[in-house]
Amino acid sequence: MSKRPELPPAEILTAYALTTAELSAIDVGNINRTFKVTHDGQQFILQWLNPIFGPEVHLDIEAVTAHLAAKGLPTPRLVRNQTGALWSTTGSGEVWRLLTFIDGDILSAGANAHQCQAGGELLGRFHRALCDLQHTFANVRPGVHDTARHLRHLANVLKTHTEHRAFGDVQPMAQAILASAALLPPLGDLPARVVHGDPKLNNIVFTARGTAHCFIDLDTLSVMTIPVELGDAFRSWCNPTGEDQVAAHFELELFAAAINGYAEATRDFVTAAEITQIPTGVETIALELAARFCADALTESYFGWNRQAFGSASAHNLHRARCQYNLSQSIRAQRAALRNCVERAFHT
Ligand code: GN1
Ligand code: MG
Repeated sequence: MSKRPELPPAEILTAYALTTAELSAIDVGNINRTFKVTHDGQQFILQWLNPIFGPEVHLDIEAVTAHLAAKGLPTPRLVRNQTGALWSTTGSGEVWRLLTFIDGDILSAGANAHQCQAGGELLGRFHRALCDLQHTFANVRPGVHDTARHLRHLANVLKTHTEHRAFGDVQPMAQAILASAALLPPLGDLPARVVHGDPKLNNIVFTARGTAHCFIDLDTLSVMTIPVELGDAFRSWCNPTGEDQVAAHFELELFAAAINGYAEATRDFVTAAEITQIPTGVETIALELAARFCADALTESYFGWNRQAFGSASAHNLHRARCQYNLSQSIRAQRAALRNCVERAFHT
């Protein structure tokens, strides 16, 4: 885990002519560090970029958001610094960027069926709008949803971190995840599409009326398959308790709403092979995230964590692993029902 800065340094505020701005920290997101900035009656988002992303990610964000905006989709846009650059680097190498602020509600959990349907439509419109984008991504994170790679990593840290103080607690969880993952059906070869890459619930801005307005948190924009992208969305939106409750379960009614919304916007371009694999995508990504959290319970090197609620990064990540694992088991128990929802939504 790179040290997440407490405050933006003075040189960053100078770079954006924000030295007299009002700042408040926004405690959402496990990776970057986010501030709301108010200056001359205007609001912005100022963010420290976690070094897991190269600064060239801003070239991707600029290309994708320009394309979305040209098609009339609302989206945050990068605000250039005083020298006209898309991002700013401090003397010590920290990367920061400024974005336009999108007003609305961010939900951490508990989306209702209406919001899930609206989220599905938004994700569908987002994918549709990017179908014709011609862009070579500058920031590539190979294997980011290579589930087999995440599982190998977990198996590996179980061997290398036997001395970790929490090893005795983490090992049984890891073994349950690995055993369950061995029963995952393969996703097969599917078309690569331009996607958001992290469409979890708190990366959507909703309006007061429950309309899904736009996606935020665009560092993960990339080329991926639809079932992986939807798996990441639905494992989040359809778990009413959120990522920090062991009572995690997958709510079919929310899934039906979300997939109906998605189908509405995409029925004419997603292929039968992609549609068929959506339920497996959901189960796979829930279990993959369980594996990622579980490995981090031993390496304590990646996810930010809640210092108020937990004594260590290890404790929080073990807890998160258990929650996602429980969610994955709930998805598995409802495989056939998920398939029915998908078939009904796409009229297959
Ligand atoms: C991270 O940054 P944030 O909180 O939106 C993570 C996602 C996980 C998610 C789990 C780049 O997303 O992959 O699904 O936490 N982002 C990255 O909450 O690893
Ligand atoms: Mg986020």
